[in-house]
Amino acid sequence: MRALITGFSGQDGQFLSRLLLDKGYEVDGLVRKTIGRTKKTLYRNDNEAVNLVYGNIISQEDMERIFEKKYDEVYHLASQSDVGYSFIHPYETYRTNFIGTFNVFKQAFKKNPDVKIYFAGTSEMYGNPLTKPQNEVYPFNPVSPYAISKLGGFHMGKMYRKQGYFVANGILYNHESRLRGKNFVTQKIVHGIVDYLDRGKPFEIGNIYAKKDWGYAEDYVYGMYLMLQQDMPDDFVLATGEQHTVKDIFETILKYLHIHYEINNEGIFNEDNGEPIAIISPKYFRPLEAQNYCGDYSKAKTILKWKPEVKFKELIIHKMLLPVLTSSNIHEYL
Ligand code: G4F
Repeated sequence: MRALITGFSGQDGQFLSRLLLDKGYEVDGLVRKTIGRTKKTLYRNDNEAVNLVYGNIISQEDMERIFEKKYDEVYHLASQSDVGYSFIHPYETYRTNFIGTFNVFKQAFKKNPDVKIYFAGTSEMYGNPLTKPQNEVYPFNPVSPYAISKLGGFHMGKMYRKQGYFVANGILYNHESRLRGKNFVTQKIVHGIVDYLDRGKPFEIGNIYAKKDWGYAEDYVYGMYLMLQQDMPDDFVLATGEQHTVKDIFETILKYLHIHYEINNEGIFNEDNGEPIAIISPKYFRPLEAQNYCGDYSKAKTILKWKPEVKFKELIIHKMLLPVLTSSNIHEYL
């Protein structure tokens, strides 16, 4: 089997490439020429078996060239995935996430009408759901350029599906790991607290009351793979079914490290010495906040036999904090 992963250098691309290589796939990883991060991945040995192909999904010419090769499966993960950034750069977000997705679908199906494509949809498409949990038929009501661009790609996938092509749409809730970019809140808090312990320097944070459903990225890429092993394409929610706030991330880490803390409207403080650990700053608030996420993954459980293996505390402590702590000099708290 031959697969292409667009967005190979991101967290999901890294985990997915390892999974596919383990399963004996020939894997091509699409990267933009400008990205240098690939060399620094944790799975360097595995990645050496991935064939890097260079191109940008916003270029029709690049996509025509990439899809001269025939793929059995395409995992379309490439996107401008930072929700906050999408408010500042909406045009770039729409172009990458909508036009880029169109270029991928068009050229992939032109070369091989039987190719199976995974499209990375997101819980952000729900906007601010009033009730929980949300499933595949819950109404979409996006509130950011990112979510609007993703909902466009999601419906484009459904349109191709109605014409007989195979597009599986994932509706993935937040999924994290030590490979997550530090612009996302879980990694920001993990690294921010470790830096605070190291150098006593506080960091800035936004809305600590935002509620999301956080799972482990490696579990979720397995769900993507399962979606493409089905005979018929469909939409699937991947989530944990648990809801936690950003504040819960702080509390989970600080309790684990036995640091006494106080949280108020100004920030998170070390109770023993009064020092700020993190300061709440309007800079990190979004013009519109999408929250109250909690996914119902029962369809994936029934049809794909998928379930999240890693829950919130294990994710934050074992999959994210400990790998950073053990590679830093701070051992006294463990
Ligand atoms: O970590 P985040 O930036 O992730 P967000 O916006 O939920 O989006 C991620 O998950 C989505 C669902 O899978 C993906 F579609 C998307 O591509 C991306 O992977 O923010 C999480 C929450 C937000 O409510 C945000 O307002 O944390 C809140 N937050 C509070 N302070 C912060 C901060 N987020 C960031 N990035 N930085 C802060 O200082």
